[in-house]
Amino acid sequence: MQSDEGGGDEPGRGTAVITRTKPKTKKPSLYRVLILNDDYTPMEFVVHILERFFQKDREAATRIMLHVHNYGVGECGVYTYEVAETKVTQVMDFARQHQHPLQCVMEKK
Ligand code: TYC
Repeated sequence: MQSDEGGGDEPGRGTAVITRTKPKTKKPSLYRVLILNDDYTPMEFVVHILERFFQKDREAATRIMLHVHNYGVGECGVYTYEVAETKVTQVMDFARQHQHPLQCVMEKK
C-alpha cells in the first residue's frame, strides 16, 4: 500500500502533518584535552608538546605551560572524541619516549 500523506502518524484521511522541516543532525560531543603539572618534566619540553601536537605558537604554548605550572592543570584544546583520544595517546607516548612523567587526559565538556 502507498500513501503520499507522510509516514506513520497520520491523524486521519485527507490530512497530513509535517513532522520535521530540518534534516535531523546531531552535533558531536566535544572533549577538552588537559595536561597536568608535575615536578620533573622540563618547561621547554611542555612548550614543545604544545607546539608539536596542538599547533600553538611559542607565545601561546608558553602561556599554557606556565598556567599548568602555576595552577596544576590546563587546556591544550577542544576536539571530537577520536581526535582528543589521538592527541592524548601521542602526548603520552612522546613523554614516555623521553622518560618524562607528563600526564595528559581528556574530559567531556
Ligand atoms: N612544573 C614543571 C617544572 O617546574 C613544568 C611543567 C609544566 C611540567 C607543565 C608539566 O604540564 C606541565 N619543571
